[in-house]
Amino acid sequence: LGKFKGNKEDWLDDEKSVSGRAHIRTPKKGKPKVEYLEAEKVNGMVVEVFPNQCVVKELGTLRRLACTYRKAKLPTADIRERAPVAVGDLVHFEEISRTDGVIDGVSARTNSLSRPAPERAQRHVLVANVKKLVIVTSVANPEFSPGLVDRFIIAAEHQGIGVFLAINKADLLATTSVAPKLWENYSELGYSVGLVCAKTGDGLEAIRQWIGEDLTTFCGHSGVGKTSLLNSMLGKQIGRTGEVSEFTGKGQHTTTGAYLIEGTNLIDTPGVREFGLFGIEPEWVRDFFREFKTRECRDPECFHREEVGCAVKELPRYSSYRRIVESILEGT
Ligand SMILES: Nc1nc2c(ncn2[C@@H]2O[C@H](COP(=O)(O)OP(=O)(O)OP(=O)(O)O)[C@@H](O)[C@H]2O)c(=O)[nH]1
Ligand SMILES: [Mg+2]
Ligand SMILES: [Zn+2]
Repeated sequence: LGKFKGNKEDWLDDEKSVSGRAHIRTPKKGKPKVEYLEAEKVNGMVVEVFPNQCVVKELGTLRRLACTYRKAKLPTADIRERAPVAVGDLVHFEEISRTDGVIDGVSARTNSLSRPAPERAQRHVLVANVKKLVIVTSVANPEFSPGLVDRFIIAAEHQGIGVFLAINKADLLATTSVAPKLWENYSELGYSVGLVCAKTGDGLEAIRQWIGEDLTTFCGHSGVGKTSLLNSMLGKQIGRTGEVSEFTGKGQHTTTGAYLIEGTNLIDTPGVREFGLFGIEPEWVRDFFREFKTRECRDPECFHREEVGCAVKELPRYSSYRRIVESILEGT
């Protein structure tokens, strides 16, 4: 791989940045609109993103190149993003050497998993163009978090991404008393749920089967065992923490972004503390709580908040629903 020229500045720092709530880009005067790349011109996929540069895997080979961007040739997203590309983006790169290139075209995304960006960028695209998402949680340590699970389910279903709920650290059930087992509700609702154990390998075959050949990302809280599961599934250490980065040579490379594991269709992501929903209107949220449809509220248009005669309030996921709706309404 080529010499990596990443630095600590954000790609967007050379532009006047806007802080605050959703900023929709207004096209600059006189700037011609750049089209998305046509499918037949794609020659690579972004597999990791750093400030100012990314790593692209050539399609049909295993070659990886460190690439910069020819920004004038890249379509301007309508919403400000952290970087010009995300892991999973299909691109055209112009080769500079065997190990270096410049991206001069990006395909329109079929989907993305995005959240509001904490910094000056407005949207953080975790990954693009994935078929499937494995939401990783754990039996305990850290404890199962319905809020995060429901948000990931909503974001994925809204984008047409299939979801598997992996409940890791099953071995802890023998030593820790966990009640109620909140994940059981999800299998009752018809979601694909697997109790798994990275330590023993239990349940991993079910995930493997479910994934097949599709581009799949693993997401969840920090410490639930995403990397451990992937290591165990692949039978090798792909873990990155503490490794010296071959790209930056800068000592510790704690994963700050998603990356495609070499030779696989699997994307590991760093743990998120929280996952806010991006581009989801409060009125849409109820549609993702499939069990609500089995109940009849007095008002058929019920928003399931303070209405009299609301019939979903007894359901197990109701409090999660309320928290999600209220947080969207409050803009947090
Ligand atoms: N008991 C038990 N511990 C596990 C299991 N899987 C992972 N762990 C432990 O959980 C901790 C976190 O594992 P990681 O794989 O680094 O978790 P992660 O989700 O990748 O964390 P981030 O990269 O920070 O998001 C480690 O100490 C693992 O040894 C398991 O099946 N059982
Ligand atoms: Mg990890
Ligand atoms: Zn209701």
